[in-house]
Amino acid sequence: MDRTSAAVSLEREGEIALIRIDNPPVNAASHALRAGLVAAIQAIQTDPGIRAAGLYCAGRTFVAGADIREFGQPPQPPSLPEVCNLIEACQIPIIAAIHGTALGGGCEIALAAHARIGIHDARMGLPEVTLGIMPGAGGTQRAPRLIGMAATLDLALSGKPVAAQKALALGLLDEISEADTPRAVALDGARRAASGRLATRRTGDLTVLTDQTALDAARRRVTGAGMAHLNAPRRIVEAVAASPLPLTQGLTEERRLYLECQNDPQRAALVHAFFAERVVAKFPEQQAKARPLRRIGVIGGGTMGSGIATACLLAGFQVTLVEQTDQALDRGLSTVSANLDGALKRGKLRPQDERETRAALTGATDLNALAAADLIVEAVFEQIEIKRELFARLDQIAAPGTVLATNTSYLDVNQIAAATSRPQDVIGLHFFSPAHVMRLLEIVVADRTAPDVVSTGFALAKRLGKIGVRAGVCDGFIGNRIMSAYRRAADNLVLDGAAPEQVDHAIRDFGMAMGPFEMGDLAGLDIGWQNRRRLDPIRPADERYSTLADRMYDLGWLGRKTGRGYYDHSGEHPVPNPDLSPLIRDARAADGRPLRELTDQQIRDRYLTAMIAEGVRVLQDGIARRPVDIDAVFLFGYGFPRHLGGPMCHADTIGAAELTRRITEYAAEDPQFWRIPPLLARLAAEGGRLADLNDKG
Ligand code: 3H9
Repeated sequence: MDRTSAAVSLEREGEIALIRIDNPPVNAASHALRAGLVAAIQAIQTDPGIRAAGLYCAGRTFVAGADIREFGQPPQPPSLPEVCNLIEACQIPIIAAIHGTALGGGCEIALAAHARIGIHDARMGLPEVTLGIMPGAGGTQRAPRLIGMAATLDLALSGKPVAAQKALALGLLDEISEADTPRAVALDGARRAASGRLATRRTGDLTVLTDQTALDAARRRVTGAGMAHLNAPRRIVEAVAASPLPLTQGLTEERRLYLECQNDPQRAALVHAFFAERVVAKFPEQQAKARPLRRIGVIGGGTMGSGIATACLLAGFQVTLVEQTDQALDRGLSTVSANLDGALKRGKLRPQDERETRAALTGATDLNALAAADLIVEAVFEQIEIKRELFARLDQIAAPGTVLATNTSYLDVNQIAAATSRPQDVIGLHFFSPAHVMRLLEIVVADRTAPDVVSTGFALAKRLGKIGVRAGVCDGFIGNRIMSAYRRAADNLVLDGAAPEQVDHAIRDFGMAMGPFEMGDLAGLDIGWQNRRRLDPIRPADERYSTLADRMYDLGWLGRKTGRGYYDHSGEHPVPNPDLSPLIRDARAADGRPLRELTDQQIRDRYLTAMIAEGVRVLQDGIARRPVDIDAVFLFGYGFPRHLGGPMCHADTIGAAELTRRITEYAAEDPQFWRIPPLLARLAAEGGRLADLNDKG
C-alpha cells in the first residue's frame, strides 16, 4: 500500500486503484487529507494500468465535512473546492463508497465523484448552515445538477441529513449496497465501472433548470421567523440560484459567498456552539468509572418528575415513579403516558419499542419501592426542609452505592447531602422543563460528591441524549443564578419606564427564544414568588425591589395556568394584560425614580450586560469552570441565540472595555445592582478575552 499522506493511502487491485481515507475520528477533510487526495489522484492519473478507482473511508464514517478546527486559520492549499474539482476532472472514473455520514465537504467530495454507492446505513447532508457557513466545495452547484434546486435548498437550509433510501430516491446516491465493508463496495463499484457495468458521469456536465417556485419559497423561508437573524441561509439561496450558470461561473459565485460566510462573526459563534456541545463533556472527574445504571427511581409525579421519568424511559431505563397518594400517582403515571404518546408522534419513540418502554414503568406510593434503584432523583416541592427529610429517609432505604440526586433549581445541595450518612453519593441533577424535551442537564457537584458519582451524572446525561454541564453549588447554580440577575434587570427596566411587552419584544428581537415576562408566564409566576420569599431574609436593604410581581401573585395572576399574568392568555394569542397598568404605576411610585423612555437597544444592552456580569461572577466564584460551560447552559437551556454563541462568547464580541463602560454608566443610577466584577475589570485592563479562559480540559 502506498501512503500518500498520513490520512490517505492508495492500494492497487489489478486495474483498480483503491483510495483509502483514514483520518480519525470522523475523517474530517483536514489539510493532510486534502493533500493526500491530490497526491492519490495524481498517482492514479499517471498510472496507465489503472482503469477505475474506488474511494472509501476507514473508521466509523465517510468524510464528515471540512475540518472545522481549521476555520479562522490561514488557509493551506489545496483547498477543498480544488480537490473536488480535481476528482471530477479525473480521467479515471472514481466511485465513492459511502458509509456513516457524508456531510458537508464529505458530501461534496462524493458529489464530485463519478458515481456514488451508499452502504445501507449511510446518511448524506449539507449541515454547513448550522455552522454559519454554506457548502463551499461545489455543493450548491453540483447538488442541483443531481437532485434539482428544490431538494438542494431543502438539504442546505435545513442542514438535516437524509438516510440512504431518501438519498437514493433524490438522486444523491446511484445505488445502495448491502455489503458490509466500504472497501468491498468501493472495489466492486470500481470493477463494474471499469467494465462498463456501472454508469459513470461528471456531475458538472449536467445542467440545472431554474426552479423559480423553489427559489421564491426559499427566499421567504430565509427571511421568516427562525432564520431572519442568520446570514448564511440567504447566501445559500443566492448560491443555488447561480447553479444554472456554467459550472465554473457558479463555483466562483459560491466561493465568493462562502468566503463572506467564513468572515462573518456568526460563523465563529456557531462553530463555538458546535464545540461547546462537545467540550462540556470534558470534566475533571472523568477518569472515575461511572456507576452502572439500569433502574432509576423518580420521586414526584408533577410536570418535572413525569418529564424526568419519561426521559429515562425513552433512554431504555427501568423506572419507578413514586408519589405520596394513589391519586397523585395516577396523575403522574398519566402524564408520563401522555408524554410517551407525544414522543411516539414526534418519532422519538419507535412503534416497535412502545410496549417495552411503557412496561418499563412502575408506580409506587411507598419509598421502599426504590430499594433496588441504581439512581434516585427527587423532584418534590422546592423547600429545603422537605428535601432534607426525604434524603434522610432515602438514606435508610437506598442500597449502598445508589446515587441520590436532587433536581433542585436553587437549593443548597451540600445541605441536602448533609441530611444523609453518605454525602459522597449525593449530587444535583437539575433538569429543565419539559425534562423529556429540553437538552440541558446541570450536574451540580457538592463539596463531598464522589468523582464516580459525577461521572455517573455525565453518563446519565449522555444516555438521555442531554448536554450535561458541570456546575458548583450556589443559589441557582449556573443558569438560574444568572437568570435571577437579568430578570432583576428586566424588572428594573419596567420600573424605569418600559412596558413588559416592550422588554419581551426587544429581547426576542435580539434572538432569544422568549422574553423574561413571557417566560415567567410560561413557567408560572408562583415559582418566582416562592423564590422571593425564600430570599426575603437575606435581601440587601438597598436593593431595588419591584412590587409588581407580588401584587400579581396576590391577585392570583400566575401566568398561563390561570389565564392571566403579564399577558392575557384567554384568547387565541396572548395580549398584554390590560389590567396591569395600575399595578405598574404603583410599583413605579413605590420605587420613586423619574420615568424615562427606553429604546429597544437600551433595553437589550442593560439586559445582556446584567446577564454577562453575573456570568463573569459565576466564573470568578468557580461555579462554572469555563466560560464555555456558561455558554452551553444558555444555548441548551435558556434559548440564547445560537448564532451569538452564548453570553460569554457574545461578551467577547462586545468587549470587556465596553462592558465595564456600560456598567459604570448604569451604576450612576443604581450602584447596588451595577458593579464591575473584578475579572471583567482585569480583562478590560489587559485587553483579554473570556475565550482565553476556555483552555482547561
Ligand atoms: C464543511 O464541510 C464546509 C464545506 O462545505 C466547505 C469547505 C470549503 N471537523 O460529534 P462527535 C470532532 S463544514 C473537526 O462527538 P458523533 C468532534 O469535535 C463541516 N472535528 O461524534 C469530536 O471531537 P472530540 C460540515 C470534528 O459520532 C469528534 O470529532 N460537517 C468534525 O456523535 C467526534 O465527534 C459537519 O457539520 C469536523 N467536521 O457524531 C459535521 N466533526 O472527540 C459535524 C466532528 O475531541 N460533525 N469533529 O470532542 C457531526 O455532525 C458529528 O461529529 C458526526 C459524528 C455526525 C460526524
